[in-house]
Amino acid sequence: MTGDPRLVVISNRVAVPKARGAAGAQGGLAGALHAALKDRKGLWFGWSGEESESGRTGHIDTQTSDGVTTATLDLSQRDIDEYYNGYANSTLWPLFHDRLDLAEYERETAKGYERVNERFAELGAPLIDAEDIVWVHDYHLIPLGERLRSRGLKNRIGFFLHIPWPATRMFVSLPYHERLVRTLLFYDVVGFQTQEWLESFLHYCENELRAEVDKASGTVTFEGRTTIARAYPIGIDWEHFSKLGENGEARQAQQRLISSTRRRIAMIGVDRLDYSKGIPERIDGIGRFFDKNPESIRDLVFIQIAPPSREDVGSYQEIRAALEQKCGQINGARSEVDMVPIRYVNRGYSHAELFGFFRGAKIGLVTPLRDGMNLVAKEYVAAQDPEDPGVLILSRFAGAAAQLKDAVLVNPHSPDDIAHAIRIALDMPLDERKRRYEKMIATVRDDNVQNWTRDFLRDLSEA
Ligand code: ADQ
Repeated sequence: MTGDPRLVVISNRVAVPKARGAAGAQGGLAGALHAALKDRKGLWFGWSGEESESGRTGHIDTQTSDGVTTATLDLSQRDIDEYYNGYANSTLWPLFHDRLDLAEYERETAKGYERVNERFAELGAPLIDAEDIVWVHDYHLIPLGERLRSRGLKNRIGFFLHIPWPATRMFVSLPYHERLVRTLLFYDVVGFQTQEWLESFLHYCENELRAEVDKASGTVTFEGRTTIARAYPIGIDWEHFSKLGENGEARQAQQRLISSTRRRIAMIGVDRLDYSKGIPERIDGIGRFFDKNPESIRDLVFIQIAPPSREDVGSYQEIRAALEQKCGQINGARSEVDMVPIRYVNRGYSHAELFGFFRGAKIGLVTPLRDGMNLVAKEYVAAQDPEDPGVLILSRFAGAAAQLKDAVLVNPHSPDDIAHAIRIALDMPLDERKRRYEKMIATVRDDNVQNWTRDFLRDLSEA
């Protein structure tokens, strides 16, 4: 990649190699971006995840490791409350995941969001050289491109949205929605996970903003500026992930899972503990399966791995409590002294261990109510044994469903549908499992994170 301009990535959180605090669940973004930055000797700028007043005085921590320089600022408690827990995670996240019932519209948090975006621009702009290309990530930083431009930056600046873009009729419930979208049109390229989210965005631009939308070329022209808007489905780091099978830690994890479940068939779910992931609805589906198939109770075990996230946001405390209650109910009603149908684990694991668990589980349940893409679905497929692959049960409302059409697709709101899908998966003959696996693995391998980065940065360079 020598000769390419330096890449500057800006995202809410930065995965700092030697973080001061214990790292929580980092989500799909971290691994994806590290791969992109590694071979461009890039710079990654964002929040350290720490709370202090030092960011207000302009202090930035930098370190270089593995060819990647990270530059991080701390946020004050007020910034964290208003920008991160507030506007980003209590307004935009629920709204963009179709949860109007959970979306809070508060003037103060909206102001905090703008203030922190302005701080990112103020501290980020001096780190950016004239030749750099700049890639901003996700809903926390939508206005950042416009803020950087107002400081005179002429660089190519792109933006990728990792979560869905809601339908116009939902989006307009956001106060000042037009202001937010106008800031997006200061980027040269705006990327979405799927064609569906892209179309929702274009619909808004055309019908609410009255911008000129050219669907054929994927451009939006507004007030003299043209922005490329396209879908770039994110993938996993295939090179790295597919090799984990040779790793001792992965083998050990697989062995641990198999020996602890004895002859029972393991089903697995792995998600950040988030209401968008449909975990209580999944447990309802499993409960329904046991209601309909009481004879199967000794043959199956469901393992749900869900490390807590965003614990300071009320709706996340509620989902955690609801889930604990549901698992407790089913286990209380259906356990025997020597057998528990649901194992619910509140912690994170390494990718190698997850690989081993995925490989040991004959059914992967990925049933979000809404999800930009969902990398767990792709990781589950990538971890399967080609000679005896497991079955992926996937929500039709995950972005990944547009690509993994050979999964068993379900409506995650329907316990009957989930129960039926489990039946199909259990009964599926080996040749059909292999046929579906081969189609899905080709997509997971080819639409990997390296190609995602390449496609986005190619469009950004040519913009
Ligand atoms: P997330 O909502 O975090 O990401 P996802 O795409 O599934 O969702 O990525 C989660 C990542 O975290 C996966 O790599 C997974 O292995 C890891 N993870 C989950 N649970 C874990 C656990 N218990 N221990 C360790 N690791 C765990 C957001 C969007 C998605 C989009 C991604 C990337 O919400 O729709 O796919 O960004 O763009």
